This record gives sequence, structure tokens and C-alpha cells, in this order.
Amino acid sequence: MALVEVKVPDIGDFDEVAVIELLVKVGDNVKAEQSLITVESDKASMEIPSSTAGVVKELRVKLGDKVKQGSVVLMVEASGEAVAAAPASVPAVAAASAPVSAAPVAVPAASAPAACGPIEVHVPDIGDFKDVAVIEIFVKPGDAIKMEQSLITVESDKAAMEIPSSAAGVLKELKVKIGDKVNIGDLLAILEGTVVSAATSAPVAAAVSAAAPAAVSAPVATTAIAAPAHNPGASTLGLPHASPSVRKFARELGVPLEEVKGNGPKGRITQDDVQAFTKAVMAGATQTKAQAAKAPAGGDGAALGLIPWPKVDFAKFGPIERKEMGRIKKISGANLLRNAIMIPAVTNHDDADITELEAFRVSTNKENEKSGVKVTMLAFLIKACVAALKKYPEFNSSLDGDSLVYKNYWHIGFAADTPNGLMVPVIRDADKKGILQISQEMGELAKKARDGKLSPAEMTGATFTISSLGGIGGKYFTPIINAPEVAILGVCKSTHEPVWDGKQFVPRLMLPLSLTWDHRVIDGAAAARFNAYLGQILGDFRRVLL
Ligand code: CAO
Repeated sequence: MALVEVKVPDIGDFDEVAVIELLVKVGDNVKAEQSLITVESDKASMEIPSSTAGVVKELRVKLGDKVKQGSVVLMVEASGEAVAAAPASVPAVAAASAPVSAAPVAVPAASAPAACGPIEVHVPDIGDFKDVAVIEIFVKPGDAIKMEQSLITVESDKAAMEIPSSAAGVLKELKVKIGDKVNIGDLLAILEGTVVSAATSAPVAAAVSAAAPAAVSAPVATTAIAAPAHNPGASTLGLPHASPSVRKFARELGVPLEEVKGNGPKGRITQDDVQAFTKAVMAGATQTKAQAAKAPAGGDGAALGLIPWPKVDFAKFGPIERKEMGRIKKISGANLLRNAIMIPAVTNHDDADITELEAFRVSTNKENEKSGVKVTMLAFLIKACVAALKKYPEFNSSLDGDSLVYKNYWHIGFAADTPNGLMVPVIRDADKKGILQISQEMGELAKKARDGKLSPAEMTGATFTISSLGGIGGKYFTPIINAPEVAILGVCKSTHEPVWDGKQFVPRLMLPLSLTWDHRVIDGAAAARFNAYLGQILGDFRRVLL
């Protein structure tokens, strides 16, 4: 069988373009029209197809080489399905883009010079591609659109191309959606604003195709990377940097391309990268963001690069019973896991002397016996925390990127143990409420929580949370911060302890406090001060007035 040279076909106006991707290797069986290499100019990237079918015997180009029309790409031992060798046969893409015109691509009326006001943007001349599907939309109403900015990607069975805007302005209305089929002249969008005409605005891919004579295979898929200047190393308009065929490949596999790390030249995502990503997901070595978001509370840690979770056949050791976890446990589990992993949390333990406060609480409850409202220790803790949060406002903040959001409201969440799992109702504006009102609201909210009747509004907006195990027992624990809050107070059971008063040990009722805080926001010294201040207030509430 004959050795055939496969050359770079007419690639339009492009003089010398760099080889940025090799899509085949020696020994590969290539089909006619199969993409061999990707080349890239400062305007577009395009894949160069094989003009013949056969076995690759020699690669004549390497990454970084500059090629132009006529450069030999590789040597193929032809199997007879030659395309270029048979002048009569019209290459697929050239056929798709025929009739071929060497003239500059015409642009529909929309791109004529215009003043301010609504401007229609139409699909420009895209060769003779018919009914091409809209596969990506890059803009949304309200976006400021620059001239030549890509609006959508369309794809035929041979090529994908980005359609640039023929005008500048603010996008008022998009007239297409994903999946729509479009043709030359179809209305794409309506812009409003300052308009500069774009007499030659056309998809680069179309321009390349249009310039290709029918005698040789034209570049297959070209992703137009419209001016202004494209940085090949970065994605265009936030899109992953990948050739059309790789995008198509990823789409067919359902691979989120934006999550794939590109190992090709200048960070370009190659087919190998997509394959490696798919294998890693299948093997459980990584997760897509969508999977991570849906991760069950007992995720196996693979996403963190940890060794797999132990798989034990418990039934081997004795009788077992398997029960599906409840919905609330699953949801709170996933949240707790994220918060435990993501937050560099530290816990400070301290004790507050609540001897007098507890005596006051008990006597108040006796006096108020008939009112039906029981004053709880937790209500005092909420008020004391509000005072400490006001004194140390970073504890009432949230991280937002590199900024801290300080909240000038004090909504306090409290953990409630329910038959369905942990819930955190919120006392809103605790700073404006008295102990009686807080106690009453807490009672109502805790009941609603136990009955599964809390509304989402009653569980959101907290700026700080208290988790009290005081009625149950224990000494100290390390509560997990309820993101995006930055601290949480854990409270355990108060006990009488001997405390040195300077002269002697006296029995005092001591309340164990465990304050967990986000070390990105709060320093250890601030946490110690917060706890100390809290202890002072609980020891003598009159300090709030100071
Ligand atoms: N020390 C000693 N006793 C305490 C106490 C403390 N810190 N806090 C409350 N108590 C006692 C009260 O005096 C009361 O006793 P009596 O019945 O003898 O009067 C009893 O415990 C119940 O207290 P309470 O009615 O004031 O209720 P509470 O405020 O302690 O709890 C609520 C309300 C909703 C927080 C609680 O029902 C609950 O669900 N706690 C568990 C929270 C939780 O699960 N946290 C862990 C989250 S991390 O997984």
C-alpha cells in the first residue's frame, strides 16, 4: 500500500499557525476526515483532518511547530479511502461549507452602522451550515456586550463555532435558547446602547471554511475566538480552553469541562484529559462538583484523596439491622461534614459561675408560676451572648471571599434535639427581646422542631448558635460551627464545684462553656476574651449595663 503525505489544507487567511495538539500517534488507524492535529492562530483554533484513511506511519510535526498550507503533517499508509487523492470527492466539511466563496463573509443588516436604540443581532454568514444547534449561551439579559464578543456557540455535525456580536450594547433580549436550530439571518438578540458597526463581524470558523477550496479537506471544527485579543492560555469568556471535538466528546460523556484540568499546551484540555477525568470519577478517585453537592453524609472521603472508607460485613460478627437515615440527618450530616472539613475551627473551654443567676432564675420561675412561661438558662445565655457579640463583633460576622460581613442584627440559633435529628431554630432580634419573651419563643420553636413543623424562615438567618446539652449532661464538647456563622457556643451541665474565693473553697454552681470559632476570622486571644466576658456577664448580669 502506498505511503501518502497528509498536508495542511487551505486554512484561509492564516499564514503560519502553531501546532498545539497532536490527536494521533504512529500506528493509529485514522479515518478520512479524522482530526489529526489542532493548530491555533491568535484568532482561532482549528483541527486539521486527514485527507485519507490508513495507518499513521510517521508524524512530521511536533507540538509548537509552525505550519501553513501545504506543510506535511504526517505520512499515512493509505487504505484506499483517500479523500484528497480523489479530486472528485468533495471533503465532508468543504461540502458542508459549499458553495465556497473567497469573498469576505457578508454580515446581515444588523451590523450596519447604527445609533443608540434597540439593535437586532442576527446569525451572520456561517457558510452553508443549515439548522445548526445552539449548544452554549455565554450571555444573559443585562450583560454589557462588546463588539465581537461571542454570544453563543452553534454546532453542526462537523463544526462548532462561536457567533460574535455584530454590535456593542446592553443585551435586552436573547431570542434563542439551548437546543434551538438556527440559520443565517435568524434573530439572535436585541441590544440597546452605543453601537459600533461591525461590517465584517462573522464567526471565524465560517470565514475559514468559506476560504477553503473544495479540492482539499478544510479544517473540521473551528472554534472561533473572536477579537478582542484572545489569551490562548486562558479560557475565552470563562469557557474551558478546549477544541470543539473535545467539547463535543466531553458533552457526550456528560463531563463538566470546566472541572477538567487541561494538560495540553497552554493549559488546553485534551481528549486524554477528559478521558482521565472520566476514569477518575468512575474509579471514585474524584467527584464532579454536582456529585460532591449531592454527597451523602457518610461520603467515602475519596474526593479528599483519602483512603477508602472501611467496608465491613458486620453480619459476619453478629446479627444486624439496617435502617436508612432520615432526611434531616442526611441533610445536616452533609452540612456538618462540610463545616468540619472546611473551617479551621478551634474550641476554647471555660467555666462561668452561675450561682446567683440560677438562684434568680429559680425564684423568678416560682414568682411566675402562673404565667405558664418557664424562664430557662438558655434564655439568659442568649442574652449574654448578644452582649458578648456586640462587644466582639467579629463573632457576629461571616466570611465572604476576602471580606468579612459584619451583621448589625443579632439572630441567635439554638440546637434542638428532635426525634428526626438535630434542628436549629432561630430567635430573631434577640437583642430587642427580654428573657421572658425569649424563653417563651424558645419553648414554641423547640416544640415546633420536635413536631417537624418549623418553617424554613424559622431556621435561617442566625448570626451565632448555641448548642446546650445542659439539661442532659456532660462537661465539655467541641460543637461544629454552623456555616456561614463563625462561632458557636456549646454549653454543658452545670455542677457545684469548690471554688477558691481568696480565703477558702466555697461551693459555686459552675457552667461549662465550649466556644468553637473560625480561626480565619477570630484569633485565640479574642476567643478567650469572649469567653471571659461571657462568664462575667453570666456571673453578674448588671455588667451588661456597663
Ligand atoms: N445545667 C444544668 N441543668 C440544666 C442546664 C445546665 N446548663 N440547662 C438546663 N438544665 C436543666 C433545667 O434546669 C431543666 O431542669 P428542670 O426540668 O429540673 O427544671 C432541664 O435541664 C431542661 O431544661 P430547659 O427546659 O431549660 O431546656 P433547655 O433549655 O435545657 O433545652 C433545648 C431546650 C431545645 C435546647 C433542648 O430541649 C435540647 O434539644 N437540647 C439538646 C441540644 C443538642 O442536641 N445539642 C447538641 C448539638 S450538637 O449535636
